This record gives sequence, structure tokens and C-alpha cells, in this order.
Amino acid sequence: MPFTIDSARSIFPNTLSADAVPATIARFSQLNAEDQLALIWFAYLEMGKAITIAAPGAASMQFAEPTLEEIRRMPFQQQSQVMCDLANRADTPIGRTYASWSPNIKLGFWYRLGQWMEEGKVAPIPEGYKQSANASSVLQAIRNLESGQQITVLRNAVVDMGFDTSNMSSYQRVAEPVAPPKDMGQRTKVTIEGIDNPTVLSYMDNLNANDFDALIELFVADGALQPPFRKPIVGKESVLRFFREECQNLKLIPERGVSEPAEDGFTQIKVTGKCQTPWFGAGVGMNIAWRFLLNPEGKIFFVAIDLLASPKELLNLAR
Ligand code: ECH
Ligand code: GLY
Ligand code: GLY
Repeated sequence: MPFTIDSARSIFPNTLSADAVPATIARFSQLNAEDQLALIWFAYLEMGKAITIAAPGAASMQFAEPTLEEIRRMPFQQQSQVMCDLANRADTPIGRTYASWSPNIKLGFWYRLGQWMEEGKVAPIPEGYKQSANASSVLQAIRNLESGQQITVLRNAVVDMGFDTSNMSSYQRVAEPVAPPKDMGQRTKVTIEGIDNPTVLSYMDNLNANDFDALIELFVADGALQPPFRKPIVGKESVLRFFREECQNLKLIPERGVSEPAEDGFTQIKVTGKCQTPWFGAGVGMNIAWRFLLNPEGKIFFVAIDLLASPKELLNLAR
């Protein structure tokens, strides 16, 4: 039976991804808005002692600036209401604007609000706030995660806020501009123990160089990419948009891999290693697996990116 995107998703089924992440997110999303915001505040402060977040660049802040200014001028009570509305995914003008932003703009927005909360320019967590038992247990669950998993939970919480775009008849997506790819002279080449497949090596090198036009040509027209804890993104156009909106300045550090023939002349390749986000740089190394399925011409039919359950999984290349 020929491969489908759906059947491709289960190549290398022994790969153990960090189930604690979706489990924690599910528990988090059951909390009320006040608990959610306070919990992120406490988690963010605690995590800030161990890892440093990079200030977002002007290019990603410019789109959030008008909304941030609007919020800064509000009285505290109204600011708290805006934040609760975002956590509640309420249908408000700010909730709709927020929903149109790419993940990095959303993160930059909260980064700035967090700074203003610390400086006393934006409403703090209310003085009389009492954490519910559920909220403190979710906070404890977050403390128990490794840092790469913690930032994934936070990113997810931020991405999920705002009005649900599927309830919007149409909207204009807003993302930071795409910077030109790295100059040829500035590029580096990865090496992967056990892997010499040119498509996989080019995938890593092109992503590291922000060369999304070259990168997308490695895919078949109806190929798919599945980010951690998400459904596959299908088709070159959508995958290219994802690269441009969400994948600038990542650093992929693949370490080892295994390649073997699959049905119908396809090849399945699993690679493990680390990945860094520009938000935390080398301060947070996420343990990652890439599961590639290449067609007989060596093009990418499917690739899944998994956040691994533990560093031990970096050594697991079993089928
Ligand atoms: C405050 C309190 C009120 C509420 C809120 C607050 C602010 C919170 C803030 C949070 C900031 C969080 C951040 C998180 C960033 C996380 C980034 C991650 C990136 C992971 C990337 C990966 C890439 C993998 C991929 C690979 C590929 O090969 C293909 C592409 C791709 C405190 C005010 C909310 C400020 C900055 C987790 C894994 C390897 C799939 C992308
Ligand atoms: N400072 C990290 C980013 O804008 O993606
Ligand atoms: N899933 C992680 C990212 O898109 O950056």
C-alpha cells in the first residue's frame, strides 16, 4: 500500500516524545483566566532565574506597538480585563488583532507587557490573588519539566490566546518580515553520524541559513511537515509559509541518525539532536528527533519534528 501522510506519521513508532507537554497544556487550559495569567507570571519569574530570554527585535515588535500603546494608556483595571479577555479567547477588537499575529509577535507582545508589569506600568497580578489548588498543581508540573519542555508549554499558552481565528470570516495574517538568507560565505554545514543522505543534510543546512526557497524545493508538491505536538502542515505553499512565519533564526544541531529502506522505494531516516530558538539561544537546547520519509527520487514526502521525552531518547534510533 503506498504511503499516505497519515501512514507516514507512524514511522519510527518507538520515538518517545514529551507527552508531559500536551498533558500539562491540557490541565493549564482548564484553569480560569486569572489562574492562567498568574501561573504564567510565576513560572516566567522562576524560569528567568535559570534561563535568559532575548529581547525581541524591532522587526517583530513593530506590529504589536500600537496595541501595546493602547494598553499602556488604560487604567489598571482595564488592563487586567484585556489580559483576561486574551486568556479567555474573548471576541474583542484586541482579541481579534492578537489572533492575526504570528507566534513571534504574540510572544514579543507579552514580553513587553511582562517588562511593564515589572516596572509598574501595567497592572500586576492582583494583591489579593489566591492561587487555586489546581493552579498550584499545574505550576508544580511545569517546574518538573526540563527547560525545553517548559518553554514549549509557555509558547503554546501564548499562541492559543486571543479570539479563535476559525471563528473569523477573514483576516490578514501579520508576521515579521522575512530576512534574506545567510550569505554563502557565512553558512555552516552539519555532519550527522550515520547519515550521508544529501536531502537530509541540505534540509538542516538550508534551515540554518534561513534559505527557505532552497529548503522548500527539497519537498514533493504535496509533502508535509509536522511540528512538535501539531497536525501535519500539508503542501509546499503552506509549508513555505510556516518556514517564513515561524522558522527564522533557528539553530539545528543534529547529532546522529539511521537510514533504512521503506516500502515502494521510499527511504525512512531518523535523526536526533538539538535545536535552539532565537528567544533563548544556547541557553535552552531542546532534544529533538526528525523523522523523514523520502520518496524514491529523494524528495521529502513527510518529516515530523518531535520534542523528545528525555535526553536518553537522543540515543534511541530503533524502529
Ligand atoms: C507574563 C504574565 C502574563 C501572561 C504571559 C506572560 C508572558 C510570557 C512570555 C513568554 C515567552 C515565551 C517564549 C517561548 C519560546 C519558545 C520557543 C520554542 C521554540 C521551539 C522551536 C522548535 C523548532 C523546531 C523545528 C525544527 C524543524 O526542523 C522544522 C521547523 C520547526 C509573564 C507577562 C503570557 C513573555 C519566548 C519552544 C522546537 C527543528 C518545527 C520549527
Ligand atoms: N528574539 C527572538 C525572536 O524575535 O525570534
Ligand atoms: N513548534 C515550534 C515552533 O514552531 O517554533
